[in-house]
Amino acid sequence: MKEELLKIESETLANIQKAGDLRDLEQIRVATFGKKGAITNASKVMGSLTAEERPAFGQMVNQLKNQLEEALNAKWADLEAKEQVAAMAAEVIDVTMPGRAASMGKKHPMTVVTEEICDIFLSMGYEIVHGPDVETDYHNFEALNIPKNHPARDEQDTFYVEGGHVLRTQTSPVQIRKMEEGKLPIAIVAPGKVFRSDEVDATHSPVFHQLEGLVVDKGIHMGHLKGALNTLAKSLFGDDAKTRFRPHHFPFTEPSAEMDVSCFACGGDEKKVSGCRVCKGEGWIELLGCGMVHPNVLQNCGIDPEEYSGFAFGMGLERIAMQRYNIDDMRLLFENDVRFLSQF
Ligand code: 2NM
Repeated sequence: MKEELLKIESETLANIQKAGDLRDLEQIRVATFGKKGAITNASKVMGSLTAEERPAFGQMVNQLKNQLEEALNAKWADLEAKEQVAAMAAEVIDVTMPGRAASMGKKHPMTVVTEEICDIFLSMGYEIVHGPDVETDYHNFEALNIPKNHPARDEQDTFYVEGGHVLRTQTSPVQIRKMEEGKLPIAIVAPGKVFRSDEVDATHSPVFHQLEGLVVDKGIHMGHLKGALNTLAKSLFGDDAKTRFRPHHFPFTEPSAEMDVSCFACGGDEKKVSGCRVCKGEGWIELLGCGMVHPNVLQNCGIDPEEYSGFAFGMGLERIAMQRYNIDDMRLLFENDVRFLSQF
């Protein structure tokens, strides 16, 4: 029996010494003190001993148990300390490592297009002005020669806010406010968000962006309008860009027109135009609406239409950005998915 205990002692102590980590040590603990462990088995032998043999054997088992427990605890503390030191060493900051590059971010394609068009008008001496997103019915409709029950109110069905206010459907109220200030001459562009009660799809959004312009002075005529807008077209699409004006109707301008620019992909070239996907075989791309400010509008703003005249224009910026960057779904411009935006 005694030899058996000595064997357990020497083997277990050797194993404890050899243990490389806390997991090894835990296995040794179970193999020694667990349900089927060596010490547990040795204790069970007691039952087969005579009454005289029992006390001495019991004492030996107890001593061995204490000795092994002590050795195990000492080794446990030792390994635990070593593991902590190793963990700390692994965590040491290497100050010679190069830093992680910060990603720079870029301008949103809508910002790029808006700034580019604003810059073109700044170079022609225009001022950039802003106004409120929430407007009075008067500034958004009435002053623009769109009285209650005018069909244009349906086309621009908007969001009505408490107190008879509306979310502006165009940036024209900004021009109205500028004219109301009474300082002439005026040459301004107003970029910004506008709102319509539209369902979201690939070409519509209840929030989108417009840029409108207004020039008022003595003797302003359609030639000034064409000069300014031809300059815009050539700056945006290159010196070869041509424009054409088609008669149209807006309540706030008379006469009114829509301006097309020659397709920047096929140039309206007879040989290429029929298969052109950008202009759908038209050779022309609709760019903006424009016209001479209606005398009623000038009058509403306290400007004498006998003395002054003006031209105005307005364009949707999403459509221009979509053409420019070959984007086929407007929603991409609002979702702000970095994987999409980082391509520009
Ligand atoms: C357009 C088309 C034509 C326009 C008119 C005015 C104002 F305030 F002077 F009357 N601002 N903007 C205008 C004219 C807007 O957008 C398609």
